[in-house]
Amino acid sequence: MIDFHTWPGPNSRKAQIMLEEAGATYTVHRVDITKGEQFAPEFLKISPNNKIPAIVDHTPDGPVAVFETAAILLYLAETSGRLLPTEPAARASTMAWLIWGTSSLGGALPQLHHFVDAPEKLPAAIERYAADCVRMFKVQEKRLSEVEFLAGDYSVADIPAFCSTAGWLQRVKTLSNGALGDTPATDRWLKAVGERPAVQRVMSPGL
Ligand SMILES: N[C@@H](CCC(=O)N[C@@H](CS)C(=O)NCC(=O)O)C(=O)O
Repeated sequence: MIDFHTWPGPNSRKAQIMLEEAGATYTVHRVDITKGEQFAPEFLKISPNNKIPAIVDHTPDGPVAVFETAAILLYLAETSGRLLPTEPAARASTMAWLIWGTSSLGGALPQLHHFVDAPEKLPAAIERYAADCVRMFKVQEKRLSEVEFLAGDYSVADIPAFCSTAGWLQRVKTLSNGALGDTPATDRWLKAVGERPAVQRVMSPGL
């Protein structure tokens, strides 16, 4: 049994998709980050960086607490034996695209979101993050025009980038004033990942 500490948002969706893909039995615990519950001492024992998502896996050897989306995804992939190849080259590629999705793409998009929606507009910040996000969506488009999924076969690496792309691609296209044009390979991949039952269970409205 796994305790899943969450609040609605893209990072939680990434972790929950992997919980579903892993076939895990889990209980949802809402941490209301709008009320500061992420700073509660009990939650900080699980997630010392005061962020959701986090999980606690109650194993026969005792509880295992994991924070950071990338670490949660890798932990679930390893313990379930799903979506993480064991052959070194394929495993390295999977981890590289997983970390790219959580830290590079997944790090820049919230910054762009923050500066675009901030009451005080800072053009230099918006331009910097918009250019970086356009660049990364082009990197992703090129990769997906060469392979079916980010690491070849569908894997844990697709989950973070899928959540970020599903939420942000159209907005970045609009912000880019044409610099990010059509993305047929990305659109094909979004459809393929989005049709997976585990993904649909998490992405359906109301969750
Ligand atoms: N690097 C973290 C980022 C997680 C994150 O930004 N979580 C946000 C919600 S999407 C949060 O908990 N914010 C609360 C806060 O910053 O106090 C990860 O990948 O898990």
